[in-house]
Amino acid sequence: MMPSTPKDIALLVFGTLFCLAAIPMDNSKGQQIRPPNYDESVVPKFELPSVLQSPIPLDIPSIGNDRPRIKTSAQWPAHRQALVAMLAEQEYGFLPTETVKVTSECFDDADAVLSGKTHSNIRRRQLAITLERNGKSLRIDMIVWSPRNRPNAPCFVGLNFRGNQSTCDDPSVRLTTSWCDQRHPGVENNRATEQSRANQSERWPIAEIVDQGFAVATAHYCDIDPDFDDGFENGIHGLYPDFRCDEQHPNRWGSIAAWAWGLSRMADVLVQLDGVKADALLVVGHSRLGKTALWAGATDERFRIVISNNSGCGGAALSKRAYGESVARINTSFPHWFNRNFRKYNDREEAMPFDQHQLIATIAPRPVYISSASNDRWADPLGEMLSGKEASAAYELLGKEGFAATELPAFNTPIGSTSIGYHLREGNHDMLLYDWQQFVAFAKRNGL
Ligand code: GTR
Repeated sequence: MMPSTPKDIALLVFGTLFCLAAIPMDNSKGQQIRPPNYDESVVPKFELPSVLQSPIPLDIPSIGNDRPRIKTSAQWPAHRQALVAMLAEQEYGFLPTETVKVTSECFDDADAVLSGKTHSNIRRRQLAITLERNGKSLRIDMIVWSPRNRPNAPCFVGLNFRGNQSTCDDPSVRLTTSWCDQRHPGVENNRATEQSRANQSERWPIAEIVDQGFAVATAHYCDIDPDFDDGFENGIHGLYPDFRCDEQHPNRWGSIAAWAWGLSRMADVLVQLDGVKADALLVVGHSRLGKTALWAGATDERFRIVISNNSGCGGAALSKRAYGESVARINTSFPHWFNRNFRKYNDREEAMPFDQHQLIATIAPRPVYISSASNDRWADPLGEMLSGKEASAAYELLGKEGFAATELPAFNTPIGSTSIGYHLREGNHDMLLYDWQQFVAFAKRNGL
């Protein structure tokens, strides 16, 4: 069947790009990268450091596995900080400690219009958040939908891929003026056009979420840092020319860390916003933005619940399983996502003295939810789930229930505890109503 609608054509183009990711490729040095493995029987044997074991010291990367374990919950806060610092050093990059001035202005406050219908029970606000440092500034457009009948609503906070206008058909939503990926429908000369409205609305079932008593806040991730490799000149990195990740500073922030930091700036505004319950922010994200949600949860404890959807390599998936996307592939396709130190592990996952279960553990004792999709082998659903299981020891030390499963559950059957939840949705790499329904249910089980 020939693709006929713009959506079919877009699916075909992305499907092709996705398949291309599976053929052998070279890294920047012309060395061939290992082809992706999809055979469970050749997943190498690997050992993971316990999440209670003190992480590799930052300055002695060659140290072995013989590191002391913490034994009491009183030791957890310092241990957690050490895990975050280790992951910053090895993978995501440190955030600048010098802050920016954050101001916001609400330029729109009205009833939401969704699927062509005005919802008098849903309040829509659009805020321009301005970040300023040393005479330079950056604008993030945040849109917030909140239930009028719940004045103090818990709030999902997540970034979107294509601009706020892509999340719904509401003509009042400001078109993003930030860089957009040319391959997406409704983009001309890297700018969004009117045709881009609602083209990812299936990822943002706003009315259904708000009907359950939750607010939703989102912003375009490219407002924070355009998603291409420009040597960290643009976006928020442009406000910190003195804190750039480069050859001399291989442990500074890459783009995932920048996006996560941007979520924290959104939180700065949300904790002050009427209608939003300041201590009930749930950070959520899909794919690269699921990796981002996890790092935001690790670096900012104001996020009370952390949700990663189909986050894969560099997100929830264990790298050492060597299944689906590998460290070498992600670092080659997206050299700006992580810091430079992470490249040391290109096709050397067995040499990694850490893994993604330690990232999940940094969220403890706060609840974490991991979701996968059955056709999303690139993201390694089992590896995503197992890092939740491996993080359990931290939750148990803190008196919370962990996660026991070692095999994937049946499709569309959420499992786990109120602390660590998981589901495997039947279908493709995406974040859909079914996923959101499970996030809401998990939040409610946690009293929100
Ligand atoms: C893919 C990448 C994945 C995932 C995905 C996305 O190309 O390999 O790690 O992040 O992009 O964000 O859509």
